[in-house]
Amino acid sequence: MHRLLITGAAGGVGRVMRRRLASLADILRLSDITDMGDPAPNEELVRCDLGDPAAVKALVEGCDAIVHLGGISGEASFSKILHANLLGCYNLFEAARANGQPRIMLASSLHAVGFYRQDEYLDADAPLRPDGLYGVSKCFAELMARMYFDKFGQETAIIRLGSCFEHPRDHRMLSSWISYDDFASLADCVFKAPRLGCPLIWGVSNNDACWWDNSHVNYLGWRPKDNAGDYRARIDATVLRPEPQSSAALYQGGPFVDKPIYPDE
Ligand code: NAI
Ligand code: 15L
Repeated sequence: MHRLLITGAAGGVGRVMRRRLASLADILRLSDITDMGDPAPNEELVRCDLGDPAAVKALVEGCDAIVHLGGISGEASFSKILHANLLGCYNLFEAARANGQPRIMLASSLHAVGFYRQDEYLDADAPLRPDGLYGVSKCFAELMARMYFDKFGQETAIIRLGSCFEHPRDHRMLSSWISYDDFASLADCVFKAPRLGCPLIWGVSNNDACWWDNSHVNYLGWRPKDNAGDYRARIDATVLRPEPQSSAALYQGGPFVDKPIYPDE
């Protein structure tokens, strides 16, 4: 493809994908509300607030595909989530509609279903059970994707990401971890698939322990290779095992289920 847009390019995942996804397109258009450093020769940097509809429309113009990572990535006050995640998501889908409907890879989160327990095995049809306002904003994003597909044919891969870090950080992440390599190979499958539709894909590596069933998206040919189980001994040795009755041990969303509703400043 000619131009791939990555929002949230200054964030933890975005900074890594800036390098890993470069081979997918001639030009990477990288966007964030904050500084992204200097552009490489194949890069265009655009500072943009996702809550600004005109800026987002201009951002998406000329793009053939979008990896949407930008927004608030944890529990926060409603006003913050409203601006970056709800309005930001609406602005992105409207901008895509106005600009030829580039395919979107959307970063949703396990916190859309964080109130399921860790002994439950979920498929893509499991009812939503968000564990906070952040989780609700990801439910909103997933439903926006679904509605724009049904109404307008906008293709979006809804990636319900587990825990995307260099390596798993605690016992919960032995089930929820997705490696950067597996995220990148998923992007490759999403953008190369002849027909995508609007699938819900669990963003998780090939972990020994797993809560989620991705068999409905076998047609995409994505075969995650990494395994959080390879880190089990290290986690056991370095991270305190959570109390058996704690949220970290009981719920897929872990400690997020205990977070309060943060007041607006
Ligand atoms: P992050 O917080 O490191 O990066 C998000 C980026 O979005 C930041 O650079 C931030 O400046 C930008 N941003 C925030 N508000 C904005 C606004 N109004 N306009 C434009 N940009 C704005 O998050 P991370 O870890 O890189 O995650 C990327 C995406 O994946 C997020 O949408 C997050 O919710 C989702 N996700 C991440 C997981 C993980 O384990 N890293 C797990 C599940 C979901
Ligand atoms: C998320 O949705 C967050 O963006 C990320 O920072 C982690 O907290 C992840 O979920 C998780 O719960 O492991």
